[in-house]
Amino acid sequence: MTDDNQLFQRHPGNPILTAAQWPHTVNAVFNPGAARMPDGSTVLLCRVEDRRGISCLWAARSDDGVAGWRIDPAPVLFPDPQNHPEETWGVEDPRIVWLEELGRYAVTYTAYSETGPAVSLALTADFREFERVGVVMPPEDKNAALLPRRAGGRWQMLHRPHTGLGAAIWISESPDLFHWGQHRLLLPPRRGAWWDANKIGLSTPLIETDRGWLMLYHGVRMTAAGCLYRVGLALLDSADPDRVLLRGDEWVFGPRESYERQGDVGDVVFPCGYTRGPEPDLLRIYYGAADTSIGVAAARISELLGWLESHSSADSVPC
Ligand code: BMA
Repeated sequence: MTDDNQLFQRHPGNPILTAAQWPHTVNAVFNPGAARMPDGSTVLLCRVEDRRGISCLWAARSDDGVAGWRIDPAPVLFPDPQNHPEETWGVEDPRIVWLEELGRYAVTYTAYSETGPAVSLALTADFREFERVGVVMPPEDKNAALLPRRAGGRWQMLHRPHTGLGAAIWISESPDLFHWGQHRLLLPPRRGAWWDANKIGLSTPLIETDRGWLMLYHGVRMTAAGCLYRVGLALLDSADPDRVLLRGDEWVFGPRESYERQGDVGDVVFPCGYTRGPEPDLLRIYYGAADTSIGVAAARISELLGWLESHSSADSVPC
């Protein structure tokens, strides 16, 4: 089924992963990071919340990225409060980026500490063994993803600190992945009645296109009935990603199906991962549905860019 604007097509088999498929009793399976492996298979690093309320990251692997999921027998990244007290209340919402220079994937995730959510980084080649780098952005911060290569000798990371503006997307730089600085505001939330007023955050890692970096971000509309989590688009300059070229006026993907509207937290679609291919124009986003299960939806990158050109107003670009 397609959304009204026809940009994203949900897979008819949605939700593709639910808690009922897990080898242990768990409460919910949602907000997965995604990677396409060299053999063409897809790995989802799923956030799995147990019945205490604590989340870990658990790998599910599939040849076609849609069905036939092989779920690992145990989590691959679980809270380690002895060595990492910042993970006392769980690890959540991973974003995955392949770093060619290191020959490993960077996994940025929320470390839920007693002082609030922080951004942590771990490196892996196979989603079985992980090297924890540790906290790279202190609380309160989340929704982070690296860019896949250095620019001007520095790594760049988008993330979402909570500031006086509400929750806004920032960009920061590092010479070594450990030390981060040069923090700049990239995209603020809108105000008032907008679908993305007060609280936004990066959804999936940035998507490289010939027109610039395509950004999917979530916007949260606070209503009397609760929060509505929807997804919108922006385009960043390819050489200088702190320049916002376009920002879509309307959301492009929002909760519509029953599995997105009802669950532990209803009216939430929350993509954390994408894969591309086999044609380079074909995008698949993997998203948490109502903080309960996992769905997949497909879009054409060229159509997303075309939509953005015609649905962006100059005054919605902050700088
Ligand atoms: C956000 C994050 C997500 C969650 C969403 C909806 O703030 O915590 O993990 O899916 O809220 O509850």
